Amino acid sequence: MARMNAEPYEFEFSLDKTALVMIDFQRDFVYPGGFGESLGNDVSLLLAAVGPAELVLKAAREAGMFVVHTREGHRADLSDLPDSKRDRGDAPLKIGDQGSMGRLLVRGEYGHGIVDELAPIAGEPVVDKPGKGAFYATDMDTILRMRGIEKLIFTGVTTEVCVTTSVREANDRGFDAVVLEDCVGSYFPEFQSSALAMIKAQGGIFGWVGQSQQFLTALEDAVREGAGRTGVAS
Ligand code: TIU
Repeated sequence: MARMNAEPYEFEFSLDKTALVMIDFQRDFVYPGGFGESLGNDVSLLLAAVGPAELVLKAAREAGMFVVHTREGHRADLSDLPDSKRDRGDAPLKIGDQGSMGRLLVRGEYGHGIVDELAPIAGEPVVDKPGKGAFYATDMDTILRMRGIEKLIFTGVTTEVCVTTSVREANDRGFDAVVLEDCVGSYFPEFQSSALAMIKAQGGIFGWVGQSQQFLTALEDAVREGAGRTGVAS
C-alpha cells in the first residue's frame, strides 16, 4: 500500500488498483492556434503542468501502474457535437473550423492530439470524449472496472473544466481520486485555486489534492517496500 501526503488527509492506494488519468493534454488546449486560444485564452499558462506531469507519467509507468489518457473532441462530421456547444460565445473560430493545427477539436486532426511529451504508449487506453467529463458518453467506467481500478490519480487540463468535471463524475461512481496540483493547469489562476479548494473542502467532498512530489515519494516508498518484501520471501 502506498501512502501519499495530501489534503485534507493522507491518500492511501495500492498500485494495482489505482490508475493515473491524464485529462486532455491536447495541443488544442496547450498551444497557440488551437481551441483554447480561439476562446480568448492565454494558453501559455497551461504549459507549466506538462513538465511535472511528464515526471509523474514516467514514474507511474516504471511502477507498472495503469495509465489512461483522455481527449476532448468530435467526429469529423460533427454528428456528436451539440449546437449549444458549437454556438455559445463569440469565438472567431468554432469547433470544426480550420485552425493552424487542423480543424478545432476534431478527432484525427493534429491539434486534437496529445502533446509529444505525454504521448500514450502501447497498453495505455485513450478515451475520446465528446464532453467535458471523462465518463459522459465514453467507456471510461468499463475500462477502469475491467482492471479492478478503485482509485484515480488525476492530471490534465483545464483544472476547473475537464479535470474537475471528471473528478466529480468519478466521485459519484465510487472512485477515490487525488488531483496533483502542479500537474493540472487553468487559463485562470483564481479558478485553479478555487477549483482545487472545492475538491478537498468538507473533509474531501469530491476527493484529495496533493503535489506531484508527494505522489513520487509515495510511489518510491511503495516500490521499495514491495521489493523488500520480495527479498524477504525469496
Ligand atoms: N475551455 C476550457 O477551459 N477547457 C475545455 O474546454 N476543455 C478542457 O478542459 N479539456
